[in-house]
Amino acid sequence: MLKLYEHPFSPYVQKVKIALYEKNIPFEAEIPDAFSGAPTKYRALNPRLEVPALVDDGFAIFDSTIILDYLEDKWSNPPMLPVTPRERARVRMIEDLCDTYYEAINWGLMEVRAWKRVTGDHAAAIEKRAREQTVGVFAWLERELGLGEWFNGSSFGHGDLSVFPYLHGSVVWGVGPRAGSKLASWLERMDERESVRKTIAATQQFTGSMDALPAMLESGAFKRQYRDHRLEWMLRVGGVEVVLEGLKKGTIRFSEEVS
Ligand SMILES: N[C@@H](CCC(=O)N[C@@H](CS)C(=O)NCC(=O)O)C(=O)O
Repeated sequence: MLKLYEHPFSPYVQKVKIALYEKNIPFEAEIPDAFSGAPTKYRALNPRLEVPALVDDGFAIFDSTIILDYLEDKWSNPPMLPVTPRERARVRMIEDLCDTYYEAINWGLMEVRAWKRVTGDHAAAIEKRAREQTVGVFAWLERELGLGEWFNGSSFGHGDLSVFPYLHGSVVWGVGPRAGSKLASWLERMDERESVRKTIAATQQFTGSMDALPAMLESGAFKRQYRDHRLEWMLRVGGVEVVLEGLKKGTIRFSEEVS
């Protein structure tokens, strides 16, 4: 059976889980010991020490986009990608923007609200920037959706499962789409899907544990990964001290050096 190394909160993991459920592919899930920056056997499966990683009969694959492609190649039914090259490229661009630019906004809100990297006026200023950026992403997404029902085109697919984790994240952080908007209606359609419901249900066991996160950071149980678009986001919104303090305290790691 396939094994998915995951964390239910990870939007990248959520993309993969939705695809697995939609394709009705059985899998086992495990949360790896990957997030403290300490030596771990997980490195052999994913040298980046990130989730998701998928193991199929001893073959380990990392990166949600590569995993989704693998699933599509091996289990082509039901198809998740549109048919024409142009539509496939359009959907992949949506995925890429969500995985990079949009992900960083929600990640940043979590750094402020849950991990409490900053408080008071500084936190409020950063949150304001995140809200403004989210409004911008919504405008872009609504243009992408156009008059259609699905980001993927005429039916649900890769485009939709690529947007959902992030839009759901915005709702969790209280910056969701305006009621009655095209995005809010799309979200309602997504919430009706069993694949989406199961994926979100798995997050519930962790939602009560948010208050404990700052202490876990101090204890060294977590070193949060500040890399590429996330690092840029923190610098862009005025959080350079967050990065410097995190480096000093050892509560931040960059992407892994590969050996
Ligand atoms: N490009 C990767 C990104 C995966 C990623 O960043 N995963 C996060 C969880 S959301 C992670 O495992 N980060 C490690 C950490 O925060 O320590 C993908 O698409 O799978």
